[in-house]
Amino acid sequence: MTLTITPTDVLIVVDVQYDFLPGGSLAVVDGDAIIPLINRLAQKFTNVVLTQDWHPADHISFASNHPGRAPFEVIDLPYGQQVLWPDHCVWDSEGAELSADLAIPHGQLIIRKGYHQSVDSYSGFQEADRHTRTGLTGYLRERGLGRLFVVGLATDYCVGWTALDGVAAGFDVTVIEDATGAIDNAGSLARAWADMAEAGVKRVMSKDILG
Ligand code: VGL
Ligand code: ZN
Repeated sequence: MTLTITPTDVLIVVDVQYDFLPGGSLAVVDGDAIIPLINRLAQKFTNVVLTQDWHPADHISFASNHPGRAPFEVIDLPYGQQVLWPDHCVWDSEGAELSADLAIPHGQLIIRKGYHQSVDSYSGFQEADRHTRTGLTGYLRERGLGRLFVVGLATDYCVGWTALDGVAAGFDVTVIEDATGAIDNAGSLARAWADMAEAGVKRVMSKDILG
């Protein structure tokens, strides 16, 4: 059964940036393998929105900014638990650039996120304080856009949180599983799929759309 994509559906392409691709500082294994698939999927959509992880060098999510801490340790911050990451997607660095292999000239909006020094932002909708909005809900609503299809990196962080917040904002949300790639530290991938299933995020494969 092939899903029919309509003119109000939106493809959200999450964080396909060099630091999350092989050779990058927070690389997803085989992360580049999903790019041709994302390009093919994008051809089916009138509306494509991209997100871009975009941190200042002194960002609170970087282990390097917490003396004595190492990447992948978890610390408590005022807004909750925070995984500490290797430095990544520092604004204006090469690692922060969207992959030049993306072929989505019709992409309509790039949402940058994580640019406040003291708050991380996995989700394209709101920051990790669960309060500060990016504006994406307003953009989609104002344009009358509807079902959301989410692809990109990483399944267990920015894809998952974007999908969950999309549902929380009242949208019908589907993750296209084989067009995502995971970091998968400490069981994060299984947890993300469980959270998404519980929230009502749908899960399909690209063949369900491409035929
Ligand atoms: C991401 C960890 C830190 C992601 C971003 O794009 O999934 N993960 N920053
Ligand atoms: Zn980040």
